[in-house]
Amino acid sequence: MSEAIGYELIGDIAVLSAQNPPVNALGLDVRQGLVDGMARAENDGAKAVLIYGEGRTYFAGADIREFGKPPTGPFLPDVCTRIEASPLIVVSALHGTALGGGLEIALGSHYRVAVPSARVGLPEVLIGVMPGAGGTQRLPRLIGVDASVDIITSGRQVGAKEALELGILDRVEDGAPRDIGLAYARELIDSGAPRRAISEMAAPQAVDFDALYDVVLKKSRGMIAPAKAVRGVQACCELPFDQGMIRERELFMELMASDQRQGMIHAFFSERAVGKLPELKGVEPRDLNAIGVIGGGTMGAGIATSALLSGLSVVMLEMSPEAAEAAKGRIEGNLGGALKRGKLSQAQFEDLTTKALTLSTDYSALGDVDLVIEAVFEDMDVKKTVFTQLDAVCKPGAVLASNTSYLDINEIAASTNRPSDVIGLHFFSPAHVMKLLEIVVADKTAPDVVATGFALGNRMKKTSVRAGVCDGFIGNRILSTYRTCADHMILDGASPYQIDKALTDFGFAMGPFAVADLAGLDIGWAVRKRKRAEGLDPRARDSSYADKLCEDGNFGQKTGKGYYVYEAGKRAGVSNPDVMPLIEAERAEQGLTSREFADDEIVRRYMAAMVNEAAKVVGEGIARRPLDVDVTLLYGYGFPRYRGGPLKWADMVGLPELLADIKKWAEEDDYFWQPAPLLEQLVAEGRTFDDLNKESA
Ligand code: T1G
Repeated sequence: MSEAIGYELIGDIAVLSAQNPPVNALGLDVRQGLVDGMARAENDGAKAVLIYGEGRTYFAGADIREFGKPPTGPFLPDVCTRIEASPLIVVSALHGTALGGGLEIALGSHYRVAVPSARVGLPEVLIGVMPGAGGTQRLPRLIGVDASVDIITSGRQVGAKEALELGILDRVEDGAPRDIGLAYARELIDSGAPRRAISEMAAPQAVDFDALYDVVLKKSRGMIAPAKAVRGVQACCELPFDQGMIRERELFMELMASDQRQGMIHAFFSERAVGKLPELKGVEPRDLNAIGVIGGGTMGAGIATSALLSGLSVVMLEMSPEAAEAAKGRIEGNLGGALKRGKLSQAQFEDLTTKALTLSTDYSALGDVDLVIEAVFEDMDVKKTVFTQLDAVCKPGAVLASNTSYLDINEIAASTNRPSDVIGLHFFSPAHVMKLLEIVVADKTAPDVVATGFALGNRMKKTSVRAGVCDGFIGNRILSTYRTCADHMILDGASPYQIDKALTDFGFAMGPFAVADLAGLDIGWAVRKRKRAEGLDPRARDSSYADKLCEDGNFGQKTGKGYYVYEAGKRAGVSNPDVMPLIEAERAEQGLTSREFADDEIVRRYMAAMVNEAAKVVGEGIARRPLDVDVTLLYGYGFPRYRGGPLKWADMVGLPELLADIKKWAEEDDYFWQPAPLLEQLVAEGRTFDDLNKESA
């Protein structure tokens, strides 16, 4: 028998224990072990079989690392059917997260008991597939179509209490899974309980599956797996069990072959890899119990809120008592959201805003904190003044961090006598909501300071990405390039509204012009003014129509007008009729001839600009690996998860084709379209960005 499944005979109960850490994934050895274990139990004359997981969880699903590799039997659907077909009573005892194939094994069992903290689910759609081992055939028989479709198409995890109410579980008991499982099996044997095969239960009443398919497809915003899974549940209602299993497998294999599956599994493993940096191996972070935040504006208040919610105490420093009270008001507003959603009790709210949060206007109040995050006005002189003060008051070993979104961290660090304690912690607005955190490592930043940045990110449940120092770090630097590409297409004939539509159809949560309205057009205006003041390369194409929009006080959502016009309380706007005349005037002024742009060309240019700049960011080492860029764009810039990120998308589209496009467009503008050396190198060597990810693993 394989090592992955332990076997014991306790009286007349055979016990199969999963021993495949960290999450008892149902890899080949586990599957073989289960099949062998069932046969052995039957040969040993057992009356019942108990299946449970050692370690932190029951089976958390199929082994995703096997996806895309040549499949090897026994296959999971057959393992579930083998368990169900046994003449013995089979009990599964669940703890941790019984997900995907794990729940399918439990549904193949005849009885299910769980500990109160257990969670169950079929989250396959979150990695671009669907249940493929009977989940769409057994779950609806057990709990009906509506509840099954909800669980399968949302991929959500269901708590033990709800799972019991739904009928997924038969029992919820306190105790170790092994013990509650043995007790339940004992009771079932002694009470003469029958085998209970879900596949032998009646199929549930069918519904209008075409209508349901359309509803789910629309709700899935470009993802195809949830709607396909509805067809699986339809087969459960319309076909005999065995044929339903075959239909489920067909649908499952279609999704396995899809780009979306590749994209979403790349995202799954990449978001887990970004925190694993070779240079941090064995590096202990510094203590982290109390932090200081300087500047209580939107960003500072969001950062303080995230820190308070992660159990840290916060000293909020502002220039005046009024400003400090205003900062507290913003924090209370942010926490109020968690209170309303029941994520926080009134008592916890009180504790956080009175005991854990301290307001001050005196730098000396930061004397004992472990880490300080500065979130003041984006001006280098202001930053240096703040860091000089911090250098004077903070205790030795305190980490000094800046939330700047583009300024030079090396220059800020040089304004102190402890540059090795200085780091960039670039949060995204709203900081208590957005998961992305760019950890910007300056030339002299000490490894344990970097480790402390990642520890803070984990504590705040952020997805933290290491970035080097350059203008805009990883995300904003790449944004500035693909945004410039969009501006060029505007000058050449496209409209902001066509561009936004083409990119939301491609899968982005919002198009670049709607995003600009959300962030505030005054930010882009300030950046254009700064870059012009620093001196633009004469070959760079510039446009000023957006400046005119700002000069008239139109900053987007916050002023009710920008590229779009927003009715009060409405997030989506209608196109602003003043914009196109400004653009046409600009074209005339620059003597430009407009032309038609197909949506496909808009997407290819926009994505090529993004990929090309991303390749420069990786090539220069600003991002350690291509997956760091993918995770940054996924978590901070609304990149569609089912495409995996810009560099995963590029690999799937084909780097040679992308490079050819860039070289073609360089004939019309060789200043903007300068192919990234890394992209040219990968194409020349016939390699991909994923090869780089693998080499750096
Ligand atoms: N396969 C392989 N590795 C897995 C894995 C899996 N299913 N789940 C987790 N890991 C690894 C993960 O990469 C990490 O590795 C470590 O375990 C800890 O995970 C036919 C086809 C279970 C809730 O989609 O949602 O069944 O980084 O850091 O935050 O129908 O992992 O340490 O090297 O995430 O405590 C369906 C996916 C599969 C569940 C734990 N199952 N996993 O979260 O730890 S498809 C899933 C999770 C399927 C059948 C189909 C979470 C978790 P490393 P972690 P965590």
